[in-house]
Amino acid sequence: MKENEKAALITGIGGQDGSYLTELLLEKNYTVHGMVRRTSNLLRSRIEHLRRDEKIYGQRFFLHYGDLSDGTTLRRIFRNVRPTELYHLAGQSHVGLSFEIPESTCEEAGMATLRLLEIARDQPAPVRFYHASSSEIFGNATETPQTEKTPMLPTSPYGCAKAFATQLARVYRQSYGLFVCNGILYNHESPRRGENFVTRKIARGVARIARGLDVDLVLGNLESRRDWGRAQDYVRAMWLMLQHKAADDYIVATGETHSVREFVEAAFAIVDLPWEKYVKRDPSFDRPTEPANLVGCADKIRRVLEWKPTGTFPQLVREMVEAELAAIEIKSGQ
Ligand code: G4F
Repeated sequence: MKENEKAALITGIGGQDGSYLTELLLEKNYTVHGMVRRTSNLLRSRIEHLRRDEKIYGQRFFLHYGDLSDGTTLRRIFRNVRPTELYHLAGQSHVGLSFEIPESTCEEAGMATLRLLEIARDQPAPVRFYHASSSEIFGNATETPQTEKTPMLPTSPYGCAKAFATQLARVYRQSYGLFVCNGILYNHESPRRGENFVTRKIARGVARIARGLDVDLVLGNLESRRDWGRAQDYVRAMWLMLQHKAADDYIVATGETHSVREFVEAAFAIVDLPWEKYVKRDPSFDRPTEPANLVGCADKIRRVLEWKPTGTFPQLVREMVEAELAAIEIKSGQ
């Protein structure tokens, strides 16, 4: 198949990963279809620049109303779009929140994936299916770093739902020969990260304090450690998985961990302010349980797909803080 005949369908297109993936696929000459939920606010900030581009929107980029719980509409979208590649990224993805809304989290992260696997299985022409799995499936991991073979031991409702969906994807691959890949992604960040995830919350808070718009930054557990990479690199990994001759599962990670405290220190250093003066601790942001030691071994994807992460931890922190400072400047100039 020629590259320009490729049609991708993306669930969760309005999120951080969906927006970077859309840009990547458009660059590669795909036709990109995104599924969006109906909301009262028509503005979808991360993809608005593409929606306003008349050369792209309605030509090679389309949005369709749909909902992960609505199987009839999902099937109709498939029939109209006839995707050659499906990137399933949608669903409630905040781990802390999954303790408060476990049923809807499991419905979206678990059952909806099963629904899509069933639809993909029924398609007349083969569809390559990317499932956004997560390091949260490992939870209290039995080994460090984790590999594709590490047993799943999730510690949150979100992790349980992702473990269910990850294993189902494997079952559909083995049982029906479906081309489905689990991307087991560790935390990946960017200026487009949602504001309630810790890196964006810190970057935004630091910029607002530096410009006199806030007086403090209230956080949960500063000692938590994560393997943080760049979202732009991680969407490239998703695409690479679906271009390979065989479907498989891959860990996508940097192999390096840092604490929330280290992120805070690096972010405040950029604006030359003492973090201890501004950071307040609020245990209400703590989770009932935290994964033990999540750090990924990405040897397999490095070897098989020749993927590697770019940039360093300090560069990531700087990119995020500078983006927030620039956003404040643009707003104040309006
Ligand atoms: O930024 P976080 O909310 O990300 P978390 O829980 O690691 O999950 C993210 O990465 C997973 C792996 O890729 C994804 F599966 C998942 O969908 C999501 O994208 O929290 C990171 C750490 C946690 O240990 C949390 O307890 O930061 C700690 N933290 C400390 N203070 C905070 C805060 N987290 C948030 N969200 N807000 C705080 O104020």
